Amino acid sequence: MTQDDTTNRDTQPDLGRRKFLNSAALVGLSGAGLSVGLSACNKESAPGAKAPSAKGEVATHSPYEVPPGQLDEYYSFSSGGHSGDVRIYGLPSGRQLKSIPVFNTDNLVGWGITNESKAIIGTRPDGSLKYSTGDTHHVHQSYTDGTYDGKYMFVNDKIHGRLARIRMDTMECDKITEIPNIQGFHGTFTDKRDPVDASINHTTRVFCGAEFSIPLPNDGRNMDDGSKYKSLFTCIDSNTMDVRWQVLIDGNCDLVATSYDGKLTCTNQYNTEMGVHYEETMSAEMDACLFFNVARVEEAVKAGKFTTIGSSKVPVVDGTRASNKDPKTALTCYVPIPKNPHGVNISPDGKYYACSGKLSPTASVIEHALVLKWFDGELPNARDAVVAEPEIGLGPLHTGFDNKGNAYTTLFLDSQIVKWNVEAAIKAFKGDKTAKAVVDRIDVHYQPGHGFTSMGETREADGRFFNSDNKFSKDRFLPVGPLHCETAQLIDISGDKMKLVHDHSVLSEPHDSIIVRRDIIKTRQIYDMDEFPNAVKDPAESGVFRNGKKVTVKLTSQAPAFSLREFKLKKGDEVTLILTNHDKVEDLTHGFAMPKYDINFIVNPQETKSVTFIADKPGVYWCYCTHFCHALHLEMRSRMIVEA
Ligand code: K7E
Ligand code: CUA
Ligand code: CA
Repeated sequence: MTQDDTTNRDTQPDLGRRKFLNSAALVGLSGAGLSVGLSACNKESAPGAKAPSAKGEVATHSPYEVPPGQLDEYYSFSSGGHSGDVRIYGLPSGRQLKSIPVFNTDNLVGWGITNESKAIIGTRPDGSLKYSTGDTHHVHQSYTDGTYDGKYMFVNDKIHGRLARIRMDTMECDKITEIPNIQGFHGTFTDKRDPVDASINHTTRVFCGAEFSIPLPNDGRNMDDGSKYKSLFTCIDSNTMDVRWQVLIDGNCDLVATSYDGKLTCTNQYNTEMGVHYEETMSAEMDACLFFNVARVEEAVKAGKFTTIGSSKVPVVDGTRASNKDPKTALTCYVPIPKNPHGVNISPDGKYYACSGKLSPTASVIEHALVLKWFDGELPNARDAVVAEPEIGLGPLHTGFDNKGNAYTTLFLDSQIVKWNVEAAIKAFKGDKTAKAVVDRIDVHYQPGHGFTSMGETREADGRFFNSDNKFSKDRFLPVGPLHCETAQLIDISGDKMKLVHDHSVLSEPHDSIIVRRDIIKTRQIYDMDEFPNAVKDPAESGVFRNGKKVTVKLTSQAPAFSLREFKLKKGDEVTLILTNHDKVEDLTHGFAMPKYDINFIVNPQETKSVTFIADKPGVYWCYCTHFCHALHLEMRSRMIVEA
């Protein structure tokens, strides 16, 4: 397909239409294999498609479809970008199941409105939210034995430098930690085991990379002195969510990966130049992937070899190049790689890290064992830990892995996914002319950011699906105005050739996701009333309880009524309203909306929530159930009377 193709929306378009793509991006490495994978897919009729039943009740469907009444095989947990939330999809269907509010405020559940959620997000002295915005990029779950254990999920906030934890049993955020002395908290990853204690084979740490360097401390001094700008790499305790330590580094952090043996964590660096201005960050041909020796960092902290910055009490150890020249004692190892790299991912066998070149058309493969050898003083040159650097295409960003030694990298500029074989790339790097790293290519629509494989960031990578989250959808969906949705494209990677299965729309603006087998996730369908210290356990406890101007309203819900038909307040009262849902039936959620008081939240079965407000407007306010619960849902109301 060419630039001047005139296909329009009224005629049957080529499923692989690329007329919006800048043809310049297609020149170069991508030519040969450009359309092979996709045309193979388009022309194939769906294998195993069923004919409609005699009564015509069941439509024809492809083997990838999830028929009515059937469940998806995988969960996909996806960051929502500057929406500040985390989304849950089912795969292979692409059905969106839920948005988990995290750093955003959310009217549906009352996140950022209820007292309980505000306490998690963090408040100012006046009780208002400290931050109401966030930018989530990377979601990763807790591990046991190198695979997901279904306990927790962690997600970053790039805007304000916070890490949030989500409980997987309720799929709700339960803790948020603000990291001191950083900006642009971008990459994050959970550790997979302890570097020293072999009995700890599960996640206890979360690592966090700071992308933007700032003057340390950032207190208004040294703002024009680039040499005072630094980044920190941070470790957070996954249980307490306290910040354990930070490492002062040269250059910046971008994405983060962790080893399967727990010994190393690393971050790719695109600004080793330490440029404060845009152009400076692209001036060097080589940047780095920076490795941290976790055990040594923690020994240094224990030995008191740290400083603190500003008012923060967090121990900061020195990981700069100048202080880490002797590999045998070094906390950090800077492995040079080209150029403004983006993304670092470890292979499921734990042997290799793949860093995408971004401004270089290459992926750099770094061998885990060789980095350990450098730390032992047995590899003189850190660059020698690079065992392959195949040319894979233009604008490589992120890599997923299958279970057969293949890597799948998103090519932002080429709008392709390239499949390449790691061992073949290593052979070619050693000079074997017969070894071909690139195995296959497939077009995606358009400009992919992250791509990720089913269970691909665990030892249980299964090589079934790759999902490409594309940054531009352009003509792929019905037009909905200037703000487009994004395209997620599911690709079958089980065979030699990648096959495009389908597009599904995703609301702006996802970055990274993980695809998790459904048997790993065990959710609760109702809460336990005893978990809420303020629960109104008996409807008979309902009422208005006054202590001067401070008033507590206790209320219960049970379909289709609230326990109080009305409640009376006085103008100026400081009111805390507590609502406990007594329904025990799965899926029986009630809502509570309070007109003109800007209050709206839900209570799930057996859950308690509370809100605090000043009753400053006299009059009658019909508080009503917002969440459809019963044939008498519309009648489910309580009259709030505020006396003048
Ligand atoms: Cu490439 Cu923030 Cu993971 Cu976006 S980052 S794509
Ligand atoms: Cu209760 Cu609707
Ligand atoms: Ca650079």
